[in-house]
Amino acid sequence: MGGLETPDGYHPHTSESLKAYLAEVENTASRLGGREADWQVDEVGDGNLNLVFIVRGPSGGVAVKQALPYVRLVGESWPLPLSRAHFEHLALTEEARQAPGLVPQVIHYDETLALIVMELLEPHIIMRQGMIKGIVYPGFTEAITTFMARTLFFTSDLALATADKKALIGAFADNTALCKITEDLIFTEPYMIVENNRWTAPQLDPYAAWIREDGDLKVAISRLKIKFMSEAQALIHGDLHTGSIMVTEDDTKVIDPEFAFMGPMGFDVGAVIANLLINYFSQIGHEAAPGERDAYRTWVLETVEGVWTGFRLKFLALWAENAAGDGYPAPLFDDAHGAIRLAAEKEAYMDRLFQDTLGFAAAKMIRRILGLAHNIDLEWITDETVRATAEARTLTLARDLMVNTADYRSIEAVTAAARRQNAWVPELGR
Ligand code: SR1
Ligand code: MG
Repeated sequence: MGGLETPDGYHPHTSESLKAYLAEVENTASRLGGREADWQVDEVGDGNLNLVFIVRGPSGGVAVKQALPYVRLVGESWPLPLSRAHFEHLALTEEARQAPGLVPQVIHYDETLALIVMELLEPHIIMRQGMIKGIVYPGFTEAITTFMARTLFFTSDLALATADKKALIGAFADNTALCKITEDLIFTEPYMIVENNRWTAPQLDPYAAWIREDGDLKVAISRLKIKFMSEAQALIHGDLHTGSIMVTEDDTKVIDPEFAFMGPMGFDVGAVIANLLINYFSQIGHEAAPGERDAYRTWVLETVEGVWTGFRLKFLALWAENAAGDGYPAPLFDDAHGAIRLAAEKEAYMDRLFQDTLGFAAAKMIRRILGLAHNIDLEWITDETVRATAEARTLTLARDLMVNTADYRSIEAVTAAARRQNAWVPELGR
């Protein structure tokens, strides 16, 4: 593989070589049924990093994800360690323990090939693609809030003894290359001139310059970056956008946790909210006539509200029942006013988490418009004026959310601001 580091025995699979490999993997071959010659393999990876194969046999199917030693989106000039498959496998295992039924089942893992065989999620589709079509997912809020509340709470100091928490920090500490992608692509590059960046030009040129020249914003994003790098609060998924979620109307599965590490909880909750808001603003580019998607817009904003409200309630409920961790030692709260002090502190804890969530959400909205990796919600809008209008609205809300975070005292304040922003007609560059 040229100058790229790979262990002996590693090679990227093709559809043909994968068939021969899977024929030797007992629990996979039996799930597919029939013989190798009966299997259909398609490489369907459309993400930024990896190979993804769908394999179907007479009795069933599997999904196979294999890491490449470089960033697929860019090519071999950007090497990336295969160890991300190890961290993804570790995270999937931990998430399955904490949030059963909400992640795909792992059938087989091969460390040398950096390859994971998983259950085939059918008839699920990537949530982002469904949202672009205007499909409502009635079970989504319930599932994603359970996923986040349980994975974040049970891997935090609120639930774990400090030795166990530090063991988790150790287990994920080497996922540095993936963290560095986030540190660069989300927290640094959109705020400066770098080759990686791109945006809808010339329409968004004045907005890109405005973001680069905003001193308050650069302080705010730097604070968020420090938080991301140094606050090992809980095991976070690390890339929880709507492309990492597969859905049907009544089932939700969270996939792709290769960016997982012990980081700030608000990064995951913010990712979900950011991607819902991006989709909300993008609807102007997907409706057949003005206003056609208004009911959908309403559902998206209700979902934004439900995600925060549901997450908060579930997290607090877990805290009430499972406060087995070394944080907030019980003896410090067992005097006359201890229960009242602790209840007030729990509210304050959730308020801080809400502020983190909004800051990270804003960072994720900005990166998808000015940085390297964009979202198809916006990218698939072919009319550049319409796309730039949606993008300018998203950027303007994100800028305010990040700099004036404390002004947003509730999630309803955020959705109200989104509604106002969506009615604004931005002046575009020419
Ligand atoms: C070079 S990787 C770009 C992005 O793809 C992943 O989905 C992450 O969001 C990452 O930032
Ligand atoms: Mg991914």
